[in-house]
Amino acid sequence: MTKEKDLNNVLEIKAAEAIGKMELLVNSDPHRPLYHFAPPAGWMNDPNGLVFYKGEYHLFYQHWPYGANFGGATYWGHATSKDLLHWKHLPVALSPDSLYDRGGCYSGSAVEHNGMLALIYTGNIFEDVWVESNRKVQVQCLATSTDGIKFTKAALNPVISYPPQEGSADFRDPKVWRGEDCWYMVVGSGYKGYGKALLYSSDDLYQWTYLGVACESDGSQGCMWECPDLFPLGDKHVLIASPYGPFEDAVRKSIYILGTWDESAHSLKQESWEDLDHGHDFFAAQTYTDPQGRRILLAWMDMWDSPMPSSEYGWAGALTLPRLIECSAEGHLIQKPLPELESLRQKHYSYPSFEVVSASSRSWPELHHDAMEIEIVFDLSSCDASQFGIAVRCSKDRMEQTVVRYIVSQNRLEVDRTRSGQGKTGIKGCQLQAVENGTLKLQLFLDRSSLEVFANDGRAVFTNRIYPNPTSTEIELYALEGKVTVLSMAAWELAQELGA
Ligand code: DQQ
Repeated sequence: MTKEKDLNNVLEIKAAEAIGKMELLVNSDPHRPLYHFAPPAGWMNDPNGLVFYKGEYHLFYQHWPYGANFGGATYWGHATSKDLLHWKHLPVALSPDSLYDRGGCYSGSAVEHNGMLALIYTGNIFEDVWVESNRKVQVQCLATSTDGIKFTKAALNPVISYPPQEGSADFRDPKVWRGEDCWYMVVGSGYKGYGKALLYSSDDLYQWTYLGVACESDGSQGCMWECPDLFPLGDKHVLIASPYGPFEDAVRKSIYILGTWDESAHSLKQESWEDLDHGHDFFAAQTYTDPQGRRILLAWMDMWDSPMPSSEYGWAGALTLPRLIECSAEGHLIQKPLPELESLRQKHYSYPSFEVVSASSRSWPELHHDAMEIEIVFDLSSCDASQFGIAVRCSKDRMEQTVVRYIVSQNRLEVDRTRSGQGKTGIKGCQLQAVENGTLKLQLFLDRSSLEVFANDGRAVFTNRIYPNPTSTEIELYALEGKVTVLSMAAWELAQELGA
């Protein structure tokens, strides 16, 4: 009988061989990101185990090494970085080699404990769980490492073998953090149509005590909460979750709930909630605090059941840019591009104030790169246009373009992918007022197959994958039925040597 350790090594070797065979094909894909994290080959979905350990940022992720599809019995892919921008790929950290995780080493988190790196993850016992099956069994498991590379699963696994009565067989995605005098964990679940975040505590990461339901859907926030994350923000607390339906505008989405934490009741008193990201391709977000105490978020920059044109090149899935999570003066959650990203800026273009008048759209032939940051400040106080915006990744005939538009009468900001190229199309948007000085500020991050838009310094963010023709690199500003003043516009070509 092969010892478990040997089996783990066998699967690790098989995974490495499979990835090695696909890397040439992967790197020939014109849609391969230049400065976003993506797997070396194969499939990735959720980021897991974000942690700073022994001087490095660790990133783990849901991974299927044998093809660009969700293979079911997921592994934990692994990479490390000194700066959250340049990543080094490592061998898979967890393989589905045990009875309690043979259907997948599902999502989870990581903490440092007594000098060890501890991964807490969901063991999915039956692989066919994603096809309707009443054989769904999910348990919580522990694996530890002293070098941050080779992980050993706890002999006592699973450390939590069944959900509480308030939960259900959907019982996954533990997020662990250190409290005042013990460890806490939220686990995603759902019961009778109400998504929930279940709370546990522990002194040693092995023995867990159930404390109750930390937060649950008000009936409109989804029936199952995946990838929950609970943390303080200013004098409030935030619960992030990736619920699934039903919602009128999406099957799945990511939300954040802002409220007051009731320590005695171990629960979050909801005060407000909204979508965490207004784009289509943002899911399974996870945060962690870095050595400077900053709260940093990463999310899977894709979405279940979306077409993934990169699959023909042997890979699928990427992560968003790392974002700083902060609290605005009005008490909203805001998300800003990590300041370190400015180190990617290379050639700089800067334009003083100008007007964009309808029927005379202006183009920028010098701005034709597939890895760019663009910052524009519009002055709404003097705007008489019905709508205005920027079209990016335009083909010469404008048949292909992705539009970021502001509809003035509705105070609505939208990203329109109906003509973005391959992949999922559609328009998604949100209400957004001009800031107090009457301006609307947009920061766009273009990579070869993605567009992230940060509006009004992170009050609203839109994340989308787009798969334009590589030659569609033109940019155009436009206004309809009137004019709008651009107070300033700047652009930077971004470093091309990134990614992993
Ligand atoms: N993906 C993981 C689950 C999680 C889901 C499996 C969210 O643990 O609930 O790959 O995308």
